[in-house]
Amino acid sequence: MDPDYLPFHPNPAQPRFVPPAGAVDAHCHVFGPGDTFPYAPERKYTPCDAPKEKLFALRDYLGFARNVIVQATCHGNDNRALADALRHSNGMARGVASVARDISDAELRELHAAGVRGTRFNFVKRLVDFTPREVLADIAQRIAPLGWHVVVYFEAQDLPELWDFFTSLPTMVVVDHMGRPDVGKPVDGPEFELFVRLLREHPNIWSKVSCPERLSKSGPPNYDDVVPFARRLVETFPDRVLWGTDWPHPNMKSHMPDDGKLVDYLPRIAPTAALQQALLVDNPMRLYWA
Ligand code: 0GY
Repeated sequence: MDPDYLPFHPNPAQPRFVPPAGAVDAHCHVFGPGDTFPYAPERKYTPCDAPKEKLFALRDYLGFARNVIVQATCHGNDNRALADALRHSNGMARGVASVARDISDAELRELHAAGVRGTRFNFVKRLVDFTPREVLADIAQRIAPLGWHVVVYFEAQDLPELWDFFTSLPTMVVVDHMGRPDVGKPVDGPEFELFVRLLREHPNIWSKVSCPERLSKSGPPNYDDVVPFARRLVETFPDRVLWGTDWPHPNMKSHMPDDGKLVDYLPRIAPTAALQQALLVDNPMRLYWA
């Protein structure tokens, strides 16, 4: 089955920015390989195979120590590729799974033993079919006793409708990619202010400041228009932000980012050593390795 989008960058640049010791790439994926870990029949796209060996090699090349591997929709609720990668990471990877309401306690315990520490709810309409809120609320109740958190992925225009659900969740909540703001709008305009208010009023909600390549309209290699949004979150909520490469960048059709250049973007959104240490080491270690 051919992939629906571009292959990941074959030879990223060596980053100039050196991440602090112990840095965590807190949003990345493993895909397949499809003949070992088949893609979900209900998937909305077919990815390029992106096996664990390539992810771990990229981690080392970019100067990172650990990964948080996030289950993507192309694998549905089948977390076997994710669990396999975690088990082969020598404890250097944790995971965020996607689970169904009827998952057994034994299966949850097995995922926890492999290194899973969260579950992901995806609200991006091009990626998933609709799941009723009460099903998601039940899943959140099931995973809360394990100390897991919920990762949510949505687009900014849907935040008003999702607000009550997010703020009722009983766990920590981590928002993917800053809630996908429209970066053509002002960083202090009503849309992004609503997102900032979500974090300000709810200390259990964190944000990933990742994916300039998905959000930018000005484009590579600098993604200048995304910088003010990410930097605002890093400076306002320094102890509740995470960053990840998003390798292998599913569904990127306009261009495929150079992962080395993405690492060089980091000091622009986290300009001091203290902010870099929090973003790349202390925050992910607290959430995933405590
Ligand atoms: C990402 C973003 C995307 C895909 C998924 O689960 C997924 O399939 O999250 C996207 O297409 O924007 O974070 O990987």
